[in-house]
Amino acid sequence: MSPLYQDPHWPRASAWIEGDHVSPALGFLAVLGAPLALGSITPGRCDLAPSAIRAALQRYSSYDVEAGRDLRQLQVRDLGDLDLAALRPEQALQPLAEAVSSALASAEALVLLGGDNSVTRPGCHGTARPLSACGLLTFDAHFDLRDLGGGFNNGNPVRALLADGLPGANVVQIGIQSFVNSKAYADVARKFGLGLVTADQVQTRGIDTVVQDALEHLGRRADVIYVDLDLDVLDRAYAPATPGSRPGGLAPWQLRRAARLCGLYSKVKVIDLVEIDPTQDIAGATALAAGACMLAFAAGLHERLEVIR
Ligand SMILES: [Mn+2]
Repeated sequence: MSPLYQDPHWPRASAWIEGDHVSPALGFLAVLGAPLALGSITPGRCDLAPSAIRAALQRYSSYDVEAGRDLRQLQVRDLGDLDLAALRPEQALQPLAEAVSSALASAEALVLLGGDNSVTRPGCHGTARPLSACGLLTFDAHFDLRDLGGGFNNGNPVRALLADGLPGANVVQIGIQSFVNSKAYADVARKFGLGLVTADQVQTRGIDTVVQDALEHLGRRADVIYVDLDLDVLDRAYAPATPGSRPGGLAPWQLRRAARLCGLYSKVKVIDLVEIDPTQDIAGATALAAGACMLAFAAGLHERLEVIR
């Protein structure tokens, strides 16, 4: 790769996550890589995603034109990547949950870079104790409610959390798509009382409305909210590196908007970005989409902290 053009008047988002910030900072945003991918339903290299997302930030600046804010007023604590690549999801439960919990002890919020979607179960455990104090908002084409009999994997983190004691009413899933889920698991979703918003309903009702409604519903029930952003909720044109994306998914501008609203909402403590296999990406599209969501979440958090101040 040719060296990046350096312009002192164009600070990069990559420098921001490496520590470049304006003092005094409004608050702290933690970043943690969780390259957990062993046991994926579709074997791939989601373990490479944390570095791919960080690299994508070289191609963004830290300036939010939309809100007229510079993200460098937030200080990032990048905690690096946990050594999870050789672990199965059940082996990663304790170390990952502990790392999330300790990251949150000294930051207003955490961006968790997966990994496949199996990071969501440990992530929720690290966010709230007891688990019933947690709200879970997923952006995902899938229910992630597969049976637990074959062990924990990226197809069943939500099912595992329900089994662990997360009340079904504490879960809202946005972006669910037809013909990539089955009746058996739709029945599980209904039995547990999960809130469901299909991708088509997002188009009809608008992303702002469905996200606000979901956050308010979860906020009434839970002390803290964990956001699971599976990039396969995007249309496949925008997320070729996710094995599960299909035509008909959400657009990047909708997901970016959703991430911003999540960052803004006071009870949201964690957002994970999962299911990216960089070896399957095209022109970096998926990693760039994930990077945009991370920055939009940070922009929302920036506004949240400014208002509190
Ligand atoms: Mn998923």
